[in-house]
Amino acid sequence: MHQAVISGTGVYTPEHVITNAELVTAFNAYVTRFNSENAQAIEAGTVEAKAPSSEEFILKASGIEQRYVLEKTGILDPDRMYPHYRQRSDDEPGLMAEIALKACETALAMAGRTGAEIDLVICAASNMERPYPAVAVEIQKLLGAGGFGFDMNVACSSATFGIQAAADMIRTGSVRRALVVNPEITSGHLEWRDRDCHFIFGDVATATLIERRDENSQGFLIRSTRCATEFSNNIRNNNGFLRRTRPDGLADRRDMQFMQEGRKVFKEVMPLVAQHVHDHLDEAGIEPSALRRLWLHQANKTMNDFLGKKVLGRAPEPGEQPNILQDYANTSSAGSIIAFAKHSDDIQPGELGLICSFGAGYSVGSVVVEKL
Ligand code: CO8
Repeated sequence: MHQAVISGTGVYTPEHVITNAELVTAFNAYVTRFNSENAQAIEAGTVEAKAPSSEEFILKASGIEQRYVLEKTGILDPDRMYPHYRQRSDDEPGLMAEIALKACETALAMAGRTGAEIDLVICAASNMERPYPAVAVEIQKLLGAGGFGFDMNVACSSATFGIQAAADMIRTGSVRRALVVNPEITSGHLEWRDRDCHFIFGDVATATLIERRDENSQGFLIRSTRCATEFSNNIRNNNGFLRRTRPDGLADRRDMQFMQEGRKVFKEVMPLVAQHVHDHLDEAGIEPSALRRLWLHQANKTMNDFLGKKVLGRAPEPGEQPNILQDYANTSSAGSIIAFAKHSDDIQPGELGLICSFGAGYSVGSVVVEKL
């Protein structure tokens, strides 16, 4: 059996920022127009009036201050409320492959590797730009990589599940070097017209390069991984390839975008994750006190404060559990990887840390790493 190491990480951050103030201004303009255009129906009780959003609520409920997006004019246009992307020809790279490539290039440079040395690409994300050919195979071609690639979707846990899949293949010898890449274009499937969730997500791409330890001993050893799923409808999106076959399938339906019961998710996922991490650490023979840092899924600050306390048995010290959600918002599977990529330089050889994701499915993934 080989050992697997994370020898490089990459984060591609889009150039456009939407602050909470900008977001709320656009949303409230949409609400004012909607309520005025539907005044009679609202008066008659057949349409529900929409309530405005507020910056104070967003910051207090989530800890999010801004988000990066690939395109902002469409999102902030009260007549549209979703991004504009140009139509690409089949001979051009797709948008997911394009941003994935940028994150992969950073991860490769960090490890001193080239794309040609990669023999597995896993594109692990919450949504795929098309069903086939796999986005991962397109990224493999753009990288000039060999071997094979495939797409996987475990929503917010896609990155950690991808890391486990790649690490297992490296351990058993079926691949030598893998890129697990998470291009998350959440702006495409967020319902920007719903005040309960319009502030939650942002766009980004992250990449994690995993190699055999005997070929590259820099970075972090993957000590152990653990993945779990448990079915829930509390985070759901009903869009899919059977859409046009359904009676009102092509209508502008709310359930064709991201939907969640945020409170239920909060209550149900927290104990699930806390138990999962404790079981993982027990199984790996690691005391929580041995963890130097937690790189958690970035959905909500209160959730992370709660989890940090549950895992460590005390409130985390500053820097023990870094958040990036204030800048990036929830970037689905990429969140814990951004935190890891941006806050791991100071970890000393022999020190341990935990990457942990959780979200739709429900799904929970955890990766214990040791600095080499
Ligand atoms: N402005 C002002 N008031 C608001 C707003 C707003 N924008 N939104 C809601 N309110 C009001 C509500 O109407 C409610 O009013 P009332 O008390 O009168 O009914 C009040 O504020 C409180 O609302 P909530 O109970 O909903 O507020 P919470 O404190 O629960 O906060 C959160 C809402 C932030 C959504 C919180 O519940 C949360 O973070 N939950 C966990 C969510 C989570 O982690 N989900 C994981 C999703 S990510 C994932 O799995 C990936 C999916 C795939 C990616 C999809 C990409 C698009």
